[in-house]
Amino acid sequence: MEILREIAESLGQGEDEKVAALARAALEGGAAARDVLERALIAGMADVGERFRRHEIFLPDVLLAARAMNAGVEVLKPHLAGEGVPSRGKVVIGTIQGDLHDIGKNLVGIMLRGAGFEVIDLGHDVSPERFVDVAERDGAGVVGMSALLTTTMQGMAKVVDLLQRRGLAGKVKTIVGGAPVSGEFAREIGADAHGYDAANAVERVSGLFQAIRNARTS
Ligand code: B1M
Repeated sequence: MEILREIAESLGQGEDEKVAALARAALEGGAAARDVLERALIAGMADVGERFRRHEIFLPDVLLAARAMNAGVEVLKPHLAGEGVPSRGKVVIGTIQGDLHDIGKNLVGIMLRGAGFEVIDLGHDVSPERFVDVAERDGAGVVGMSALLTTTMQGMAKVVDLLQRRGLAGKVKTIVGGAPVSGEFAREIGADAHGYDAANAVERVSGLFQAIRNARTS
């Protein structure tokens, strides 16, 4: 679809108002919100990342692209998230300590809320203690961590360890995700699940709550 390509290009140029207007037009023209997200916004951002890696563009350009991405996501939000669904469980999410990338984590939050989960979003640069303190205080069943940097992803292991040391492992399950994070890494650090994108995160979180319910009834 031509308009999806146009959205991706406008995102690459950091044109936030144009991205929002085109996203609205795409929805009005019958495009599915999921397609606009994946084939226009996420595809556009992947291209930005590639050009940044090749030093064709610089950090301020990436920031503008991130702002344009957020403008597009705002338009899609009501179409991605359902309203008024009873809570299926409480999930604490955040981007790991030292890491400021929050676009993917925000998408995971939107999709989880849309699927009926109660989401406590701690934002970015979240310490292991804060993840665990809030999960314990608010009785969350799942802690979801996002990392975009190879230098910060090890922080996820600290959260898993801290849950164990506080005797919460098993009661509070963990899911990890973000571009450099793999299923293999999740297994290595003892996380309960890995989500490769926001929709997959919803499936995995549903599975984790099912496992908690099964453990209670057995
Ligand atoms: Co930065 N950055 N960045 N950046 N940035 C990357 C990650 C990088 C790969 C770019 C590159 O070099 N090609 C590179 C990391 C290299 C590495 O670690 N090996 C990089 C770098 C180096 C940096 C800085 C160090 C640059 C510098 O200062 N010199 C710096 C670090 C700052 C810090 O965090 N301390 C930095 C800064 C920034 C900005 C602030 C400018 C901006 C972030 C703005 C923001 O988030 N508010 C930014 C951006 C935008 C990017 C890229 C271009 C795009 C990231 C993004 O939003 N993708 C990125 C390149 C890339 O990834 N291609 C890059 C779109 C988003 C929807 O995808 O976050 O992967 P993603 O989320 C997906 C899945 O991963 C998954 O679902 C989402 C939806 O499908 N997912 C989960 C994510 N979290 C999940 C959690 C789950 C489950 C699934 O369960 C809980």
